[in-house]
Amino acid sequence: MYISPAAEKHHFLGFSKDLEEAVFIIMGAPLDISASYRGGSAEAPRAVREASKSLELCTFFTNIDIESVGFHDLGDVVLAPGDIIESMNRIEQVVYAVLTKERRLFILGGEHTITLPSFKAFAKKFKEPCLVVFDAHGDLRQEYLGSRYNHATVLRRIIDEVPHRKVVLMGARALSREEVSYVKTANDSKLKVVQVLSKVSRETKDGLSKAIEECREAPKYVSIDMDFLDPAYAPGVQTPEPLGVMPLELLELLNQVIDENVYVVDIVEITPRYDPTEATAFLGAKIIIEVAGMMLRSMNVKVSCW
Ligand SMILES: [Mn+2]
Repeated sequence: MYISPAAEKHHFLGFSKDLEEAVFIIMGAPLDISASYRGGSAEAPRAVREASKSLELCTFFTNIDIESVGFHDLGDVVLAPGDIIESMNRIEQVVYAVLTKERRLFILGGEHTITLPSFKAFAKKFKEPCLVVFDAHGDLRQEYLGSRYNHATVLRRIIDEVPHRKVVLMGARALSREEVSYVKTANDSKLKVVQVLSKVSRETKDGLSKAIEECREAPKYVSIDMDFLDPAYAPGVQTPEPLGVMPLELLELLNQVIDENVYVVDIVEITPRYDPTEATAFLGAKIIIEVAGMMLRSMNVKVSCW
C-alpha cells in the first residue's frame, strides 16, 4: 500500500492506538499539485498533528474523553511527485483499503482535490452515498485555467464522475458566474446549496436541515474546507475568502450533520506557511477532536470527561 508511516511522536495527539482497538483511523493525503494561488497544503498533515499534541482531549460539545478512545494514525499517502492523476489513483486505493477495515476515517489534506478520489473510494464501499461539503467556494467549475482536475473543479468532477450520489454544499459565499448558472440548472437531487454569509442564522440551520433530510439514512462523507471559516480565524488557507463564519458556528452546523452514518471526514486546504501563529492548524486539530466526539456520541460510545 502507498503509505509512509510516521514515528510515534509525530502521530496525531502524540500516540497511535492499535488498529484492532481503534474506532478511528487518521491519515494524511498531502496533495499539493494544483494550487492556483497559495501552495503549501502538503505541510498541513504535519502541522495539524503537531498542533493536536497540545490540545486537551475533553470534547466541548459532547463531553467525551477522546484520549481514552484515540486514533490509529496510519501515516501519509505516498504521492507521485507532479502527477495528479497517479496521485489521485493512490489516494483512492489507500482510502478504499482503509474503508474495508470497517473503521471511521479522518483524512488530513492536502488540497481539496483529494476529496474526488476519496469520495470515489467511499462510493465503491457504500451505495448511494451523500457528500456534505463545507466550503466558501463552489469548486464547481467545468475547468479552471485549462485544467479539469484541481481544487476549483473538484465538486463538479464528483457530481460528474460518481454515480448515484447526493451532494450538499454548505457555505458557498464565493461563486463565479459560471458556477451560479450551474447551481441554478443542476438537478436538485444532484446538488443542494445552502449559502452562509458572515453569520449562521436560524434560516441557515433550517436550510441545512432541509438540504440534509434526504441524506439522513445515507452513508455520509463530510468534507471541511477550512476556508469556510472567516480568514480572521483561519488565515492559513490556499484561497482566503472574507465574510466567513466563526469556528463555533461551524461546529454547531457540524453538530447538526454528524450522525451514526458518517464514516469519513476530511479537512482540507490548510496552508501552514501563511499562518505563522499556527492558529489554523490548531483549529483544524480542534475541529477533528470535536467531530470525533460527535461521531462517538452518535455511536453511543460513552466515555465522559465530566
Ligand atoms: Mn474547496
